[in-house]
Amino acid sequence: MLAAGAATTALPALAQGNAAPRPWGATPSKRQLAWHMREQYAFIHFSINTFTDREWGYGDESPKLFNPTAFDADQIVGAAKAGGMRGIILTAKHHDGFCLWPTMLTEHCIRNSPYKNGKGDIVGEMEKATRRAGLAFGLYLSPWDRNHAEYGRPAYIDYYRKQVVELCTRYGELFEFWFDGANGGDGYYGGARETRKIDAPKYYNWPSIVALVHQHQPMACTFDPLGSDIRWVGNEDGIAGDPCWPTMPNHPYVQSEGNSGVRGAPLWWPAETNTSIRPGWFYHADEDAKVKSPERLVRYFDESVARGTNMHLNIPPDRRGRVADHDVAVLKSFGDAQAATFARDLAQGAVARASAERGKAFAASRVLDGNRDTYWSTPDRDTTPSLTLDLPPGRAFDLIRIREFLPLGVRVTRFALDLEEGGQWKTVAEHECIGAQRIVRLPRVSSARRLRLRILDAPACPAISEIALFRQVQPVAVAAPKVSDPTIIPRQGWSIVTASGPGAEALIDGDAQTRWTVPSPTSARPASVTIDLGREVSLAGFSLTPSRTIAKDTAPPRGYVAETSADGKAWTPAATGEFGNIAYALATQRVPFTARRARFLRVRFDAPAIPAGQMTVADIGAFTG
Ligand code: FUL
Ligand code: CA
Repeated sequence: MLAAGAATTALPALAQGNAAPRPWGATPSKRQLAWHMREQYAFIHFSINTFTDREWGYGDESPKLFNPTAFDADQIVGAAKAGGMRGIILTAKHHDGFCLWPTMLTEHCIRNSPYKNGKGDIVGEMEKATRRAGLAFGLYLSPWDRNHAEYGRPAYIDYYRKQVVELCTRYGELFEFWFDGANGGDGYYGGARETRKIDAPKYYNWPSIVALVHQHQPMACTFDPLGSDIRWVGNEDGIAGDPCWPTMPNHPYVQSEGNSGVRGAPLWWPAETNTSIRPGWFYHADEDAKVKSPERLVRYFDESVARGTNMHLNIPPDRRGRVADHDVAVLKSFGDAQAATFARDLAQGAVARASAERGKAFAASRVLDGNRDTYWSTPDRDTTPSLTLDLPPGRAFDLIRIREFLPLGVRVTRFALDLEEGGQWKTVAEHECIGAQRIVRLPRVSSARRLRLRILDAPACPAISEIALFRQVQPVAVAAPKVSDPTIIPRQGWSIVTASGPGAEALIDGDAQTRWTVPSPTSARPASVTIDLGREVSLAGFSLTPSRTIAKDTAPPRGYVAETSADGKAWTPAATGEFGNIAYALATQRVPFTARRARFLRVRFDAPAIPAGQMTVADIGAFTG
């Protein structure tokens, strides 16, 4: 079931006596090849968490909470389409176990929600809207299920497989099926309320679940354990490595390898680069002002699609069941700019010449014919040739897109691009890996008349299917929305009473760039901070913002013990638990507790979220009910 060794698509037939080059290394399967063409698609996180303001639900949430007031699948899909997304992947079930489709496999589903009096089917409505818009449809089904009583035992695997089958047989063709790496931890588990750790590869037997998906959905690419079609890029910030090889070793996923891939490794296991348009994966009103800008999305494009990976941009609908107006405006600005940028290939009309050609069928001009199935190649021994484009006058460009013919594998190890300006050749870029595509952004617009691609290092002759030139159309700026969340307690008059390490003032300065960093706590040596809110208030929860920049050997806290006090002497317990998805998502975590009168808040941390020498927190806030 591993991706390597899967069939390659048919190679172009013999032409003019010159056979096509033999494939080199791992090659994509048919479904992976189709997936590479998809390039950018949306992620839709929408579920119980939307209504509880959480990132990870515990699993004990009542289905009654799921009650969108104005759900509009066409509006959601329209927002994604305006952003240039070519597909939609919906969270059919997140870690809390609530199912958005009317399944008979559990009571913890939409049948027991007020939405359409239990007669609704969000998966079905989204599927129909997606197809109406001409986009591809895919689904996310969390393996970790904090609701299910049998989670961690064999009976749950049986349940999970049945869910896979329902989703793979009821909603037409799926282009992707998303499992999730987050697995095991504390949860409701049918009332047990305990921590359950699992050995994921053993417990799930991924190759068999991947096979089950493929049995019903042969063209659906699965994400992301070893044995699946697509890998995680190793972060949730939307940044692929440079280079980002589509190949990986045949062993369980290692995060450090995932970001850049491994040159020449045996598995075709390409990266998907995901991130959210907001800090969190789910909608939170207090993040309305933290939506990425269109310019930031262009950077995301440069760090994902331009490095040959696929972009997977999360757009979370709000409690109405619609994408917020501001997010729609951002998507439209980004989508319009990208569409205008790539509308016209400025290399059209150029003349291509190469230092070597494999024969007419593989002539240099094949990079200009607009056909991804034809390519320029050279005799087997010519592994470091060059190709020059003579451009018509008056072309001004700042983006250069190169594509390899993927059915023959990733052949180019390193290449350079030169421009001839004023009779002088200048090297403007040098990179490793072309792959599905490599889009190079020039520091300024060029009107060079000649462009040269030099293959500097390759184990086999190249197969370059396209060279295209574009000029970036800048997105129109979208003004940030003003939001005021009336439940947030203003910080005037706040001070740090005591803290287990220096610098805790950074927690209450309202600046997510400043951080409190202390040695990683243990239960024997916890970290803690006591905040004086300056006056007695009705306190109903606290918020914690993890660091938004990734520092080496540093992690956010795993969980919390919060207490409150009116006088700073007698303490009342408020909340104890684990933060949801804190290691990778950058969202502010909100921890609600029973409202009480209090002036002091004390929060204790017993462990980092992932092993690290230091623990860091950017901000702590407080809110009323
Ligand atoms: C993670 C999950 O834990 C997040 O909640 C989110 O669904 C993200 C896309 O994947 O692993
Ligand atoms: Ca071509």
